[in-house]
Amino acid sequence: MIRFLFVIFFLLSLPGFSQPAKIQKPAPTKPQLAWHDMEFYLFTHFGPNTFTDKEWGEGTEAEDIFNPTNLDCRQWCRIAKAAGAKGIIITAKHHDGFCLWPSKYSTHTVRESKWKNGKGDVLKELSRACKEYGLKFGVYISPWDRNHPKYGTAAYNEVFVNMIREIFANYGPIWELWWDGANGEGPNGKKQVYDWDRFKRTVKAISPNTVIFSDVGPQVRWVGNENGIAGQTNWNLLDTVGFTPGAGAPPVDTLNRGNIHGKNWIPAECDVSIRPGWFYHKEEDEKVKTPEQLFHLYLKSVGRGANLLLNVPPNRRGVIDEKDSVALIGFKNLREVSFKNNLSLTAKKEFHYDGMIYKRGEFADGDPKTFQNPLDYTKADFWLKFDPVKSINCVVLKELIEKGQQVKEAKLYLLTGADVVKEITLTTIGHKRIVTFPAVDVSAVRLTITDAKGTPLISEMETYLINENLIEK
Ligand code: FUL
Repeated sequence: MIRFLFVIFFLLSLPGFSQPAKIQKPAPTKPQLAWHDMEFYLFTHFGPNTFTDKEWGEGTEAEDIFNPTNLDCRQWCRIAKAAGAKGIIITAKHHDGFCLWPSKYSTHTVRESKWKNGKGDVLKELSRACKEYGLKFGVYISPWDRNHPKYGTAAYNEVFVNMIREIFANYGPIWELWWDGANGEGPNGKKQVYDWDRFKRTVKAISPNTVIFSDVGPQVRWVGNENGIAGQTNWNLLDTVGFTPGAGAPPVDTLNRGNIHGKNWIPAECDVSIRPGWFYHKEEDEKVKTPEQLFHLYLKSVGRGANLLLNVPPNRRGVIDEKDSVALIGFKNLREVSFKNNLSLTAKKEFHYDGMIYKRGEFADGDPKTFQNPLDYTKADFWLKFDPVKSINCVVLKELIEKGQQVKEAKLYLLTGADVVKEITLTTIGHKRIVTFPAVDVSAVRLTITDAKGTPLISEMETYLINENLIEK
């Protein structure tokens, strides 16, 4: 019995076995945690601008302008699915105020157009198609409305709330709701005092699991640019007191990197278009980003712990153009080929702690749910050993963020024999951190956490050899 108790005591005293981690909050909510796992999804800008070749409509366009000849939301979903995207967010209403659903609260909608004799409803078609294809459905509803007669008066806030209610009631569940902060931009634009608190309360009451995007969340923040690039240092934390979406937002570099001591969990989403514009313009057909360019964006967004919201605008027929779909599939193939062979799985894993070597491999077992708790990180090292040597140019690190984000700085040492041939310093890890470098023949890779807020829980340390042309320059 005594011997049995001794064994139990010994096991419990092993690092990472039972000691509670001292983790600093805030932590993500369940819907936010699920959001992180979405990683990559599509944005769809579609509406009168598709037919007028504008980016910002005036709100005075005749409804008949909107007339896709062959709208096929199932085609969008088929392509999204084949590209490995997990959902679609559509411009239900852009700044021109035109509603892609027959809203009771506007007279500038699909109902007033000739399209399907006024019986068409893009939100209905897309929400159904998303369900059919197992994609999450999200909605961008622009608060700025250049058409609505009540815009610029307090009564407009009521209109906006009613539209939100209508969308949730008829097309839900809505996974992500997207608000930008535009407000009467340009000369002579009417300004609106948005009742953001009311808008947020409305959504929370009817759909508490929906994540709301705006410059400042409350669940997801803008990354501070429209190029799809998150900060190399990227905290999922943000202070929002005194800030609003739009002109009242924090500086863009704060949005890009987050606040290290931020009070709220508000991770960054990188919105970027596959073409120069957000809406489809024929003259941009030759300017669709290549699979390689999309892969680089992936490294700079998902690879820096953010999510990638890639805009793929349907054309005037109402389908995704072949050039875009070819690029998307190429992008998917590059991700698949690059991250197919995780060399860590066959490496020898060692956890070094306070002079001892433990044969523990939770930090590199291919399962992001299992992790290593290094207790006092200043005494800990994570080792992968390769025999024979392996050529690698990419390391993917993951931190268990369920309870919070901890790593401030880490070092990767690439060794050949006893020699450190390369030392890489990185800052935050978060949901995922992809590091690339010119290929090195390694016999070992060592990860050391050099600074952290609380106990960093490392859940994956993957190693790959990807195509040399794809590494981040
Ligand atoms: C911005 C808008 O002004 C652009 O037209 C586009 O919709 C972009 C995604 O958000 O705020």
